[in-house]
Amino acid sequence: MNAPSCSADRTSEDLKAYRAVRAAMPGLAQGLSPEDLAAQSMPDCSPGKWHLAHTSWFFEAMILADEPGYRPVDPRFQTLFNSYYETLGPRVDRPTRGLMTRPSLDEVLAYRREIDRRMAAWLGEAPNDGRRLYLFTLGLHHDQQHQELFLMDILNLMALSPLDPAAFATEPRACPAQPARGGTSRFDGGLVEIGHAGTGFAFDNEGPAHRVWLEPYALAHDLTTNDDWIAFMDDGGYSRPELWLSDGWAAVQAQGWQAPLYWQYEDGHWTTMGLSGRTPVAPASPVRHISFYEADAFARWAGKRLPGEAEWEHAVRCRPEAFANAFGEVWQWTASAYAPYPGFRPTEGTASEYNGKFMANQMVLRGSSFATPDGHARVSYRNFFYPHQRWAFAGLRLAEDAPAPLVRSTDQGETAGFRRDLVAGLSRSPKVASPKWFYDAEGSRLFEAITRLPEYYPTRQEAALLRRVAPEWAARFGPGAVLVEFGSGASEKTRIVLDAAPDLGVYVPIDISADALDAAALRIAGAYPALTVHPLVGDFLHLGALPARIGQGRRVGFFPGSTIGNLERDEAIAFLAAARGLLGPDALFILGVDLVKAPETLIAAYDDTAGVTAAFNRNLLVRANRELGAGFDVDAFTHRAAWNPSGARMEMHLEATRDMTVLLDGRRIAFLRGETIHTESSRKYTGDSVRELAAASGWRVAGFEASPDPSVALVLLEV
Ligand code: SAH
Ligand code: AVI
Repeated sequence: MNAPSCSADRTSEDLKAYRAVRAAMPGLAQGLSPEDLAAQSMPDCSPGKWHLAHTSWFFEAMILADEPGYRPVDPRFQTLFNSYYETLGPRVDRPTRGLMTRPSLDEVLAYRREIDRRMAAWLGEAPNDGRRLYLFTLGLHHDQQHQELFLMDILNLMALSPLDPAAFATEPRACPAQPARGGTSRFDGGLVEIGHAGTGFAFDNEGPAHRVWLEPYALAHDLTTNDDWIAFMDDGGYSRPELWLSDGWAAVQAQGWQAPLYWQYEDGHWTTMGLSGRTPVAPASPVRHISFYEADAFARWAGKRLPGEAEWEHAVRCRPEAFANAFGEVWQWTASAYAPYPGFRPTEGTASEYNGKFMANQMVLRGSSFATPDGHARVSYRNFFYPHQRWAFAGLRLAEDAPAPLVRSTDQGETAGFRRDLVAGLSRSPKVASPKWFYDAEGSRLFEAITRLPEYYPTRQEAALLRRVAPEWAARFGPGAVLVEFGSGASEKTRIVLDAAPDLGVYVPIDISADALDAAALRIAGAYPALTVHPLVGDFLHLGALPARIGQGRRVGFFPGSTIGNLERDEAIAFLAAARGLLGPDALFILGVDLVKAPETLIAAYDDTAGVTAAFNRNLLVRANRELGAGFDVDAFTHRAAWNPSGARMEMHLEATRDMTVLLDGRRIAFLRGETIHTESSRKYTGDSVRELAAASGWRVAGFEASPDPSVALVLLEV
C-alpha cells in the first residue's frame, strides 16, 4: 500500500533536487556574454559554454544512454562534450575546447533543456536500482563541481583582460566568511578513523573508512591571511631557495612567481583580481590562488608545516566549532599525495574513470571554497590538484608537530582519563573523585549559575576587588604582554584585566572544558579585535611549554576564582612552580584565593537553597553514566557540604542513601548507606598560608589585597 506513494514522494524530492542543482549554472551564466562563455583562457580551463554542455552530457552518457533503444539528442555531442572517459570514445583535446564555436551558446542551452526534460521523464519512471540512483546523485554532485570550475575558469579569463572586467557585480558565494579566532587546537592523535563511513552520498575516493596513525599535532584555528602572505613576501619568500621544494623552486624560476596568482603591485599597494573585478588585497582575508608549492614554502618559512589530510579530517571531526572557515572560504592544501585509501574500489561501470585514474602526482585539498555550492562538501571530501596549479580557490591552514604540549590534550584522552581516574578514585577508601571532571558542558553551565547565587560570594567579591587593583597591577605588564589564564571558564573576569591593560598582545585561556573554552574564546576575540586569542584545551596540571612565537611581551599568569583551592597542597605547589617555569624569568602572576571565614557563610555558599550546587555535584554521576556507561542511580546520592577545620577546607561529598552496587568499567563498586565520594575540596587561605605557598613554589609576593567581608584575596606574584 505504501510503496507507490513512497516512491512518488522520492521522485518528487529527486526532481526538486535535480531542478535546483541544474538551475545554478545557467544562473551563473546569465550576466555573461556569449563571448565570455566561449573563450578558453588556458589549457587547464574550459569555456563556460563547454561546462554548460558537459554537465548535461554527463547525465546523457552515464544514465540516459543506458536505457534500451536510447537515441542521443545529437550524436556529435558525445565527442564534443566527453571530458576524459576513454570507454566512451574519442574526444576533443582539452586545450582546444575554446575553438568550438559550434554549437552556439543557444544550441548548448537548448541541449541542456532537452536533457533536463529527458531526465525528468526518467525520474518519472521511478528508477529504483541502487546503481542508477547512485549515478543520478553522482550527476548532481558532478554538476556542482563544475559550477565551481565554471567560476574558477571565468575568473582566469577575466584576469587575462587588461580591462579587469567584473564577471559579477558582487562575488557569488554560498555563505559569509567567518571571523578569525586565533590559536590552535592540539590533538593527541594515535589510531584514528578517517574516510566516509556514513550512509549519505560520497565520491568513491572518500572511502573506505579506515584507521591511520597520527603523531601528536596542532592545527591552526584560522586560515593563513593575505597579511601573513605579505610578511612572507617581504621576508624574501619568493627568492629564498632554501624554503622551497626542488620542483617548487623550479616553478618559481620558470613562471617568475613573486606573489599569488592575480596579484599586482600598483602605487605602493597590492591588488588582486576576483569575480567582482580588481580590488586592493584585504589584509585580514584568507590568501587565495596559491599553488601547493607556495603553501609548502610558506609553511616552512613560518616554522610550521601543512597538515596531512588525515590530520585535517580528524581535527575537524573532533572539534568542528574550533576552526574558522574549515568550509566555505578556500580549499586547504594538505601535505598528502592524492592516493587510493586502503581497500579503495572505483565506482563500477563507466564512472570508474571519475576519480581513481587521477591518483598520481596530485595533492589533496580539504574543506571547500566560497564558490562550492551549498551542501556539496563534507568532512571526508578529497579535492585534488597538481602541485603547481594556482587558479583554484585554494589557500592553507598551518599545522605543526606538538609532542610537548602546554597542556595534555583531551580530544580522545579525556574519556579514557575520566574512566581511569574515576575507577582509581572509587577503588580507594574513602572514595574520591577529582573535581576537574565536574566541567563537561552541563557542569560548566551549572558553575556559571553558581556564580550568580546570592550565597556564593567568591565571584562577586573577587570581581569587585579585581576592578580595584587591576589598573595598578596592569601598569606593570608592559606592552604586548601575554596573559595566560588557568581554568578560564567563561573568561568573564578576564575582561576586567583586558580593560585595564589595553596594550596586552596575546590572551591564552586554558581550560579542561572544551565547550566553555571555545565559547569564551570566541566572545573575547569578538570583543577585543586587536588581541590575539590562543585558546588551549587541556589539563593545567600537565604543563609543558608555551607554543613557539606566542608573543614577545612579559608573560602574566592569571588564576582567579580560588580554583587553586581545589588542588591538594602538593598539587598547588607543583602547579605554581611549573607555571613559573612556563612563564619565564620576567613573569608576573595574579592569583585569587578565598579566605578562611565563619563556617556558616562557607556552608551556605556550598549548599545553596536553590540546589544548584547539589545539581553541580551530582552532574559528575550523570556525566559518568553518559560518557563511561556507568550505572549510577543518581537519585540515590545526596549532596553534602561540610567545613573541615583541620584541613581549612570546604568539602563536597556525594552520599549514598542506601546500600548499592554500581557498575563502572566492568567492575562492581559497592557502596554502603552513608558512604560518600569526596568530590571536591575548596581550600581557604590566610595571608600567612598564601605567603608560605608562594615561597614553597619559588614566587615572591609583590602585592596582597583582600576584599571586604565575605573576604577573598588577590595576590600579585613575581619571580
Ligand atoms: N576562572 C573562572 C572559572 C572558575 S571554575 C572564574 O574565576 O570564575 C574552574 C574552571 O577551571 C572551570 O572552567 C574548569 O573547567 C577549569 N578546570 C578545573 N580543573 C582544571 C584542570 N585540571 N585543568 C584545566 N582546567 C581546569
Ligand atoms: C571553581 N572552584 C573554585 C569552585 C569552588 O568554590 O571550589 C567550584 C565550586 N564548587 C562548589 N561551588 C563552586
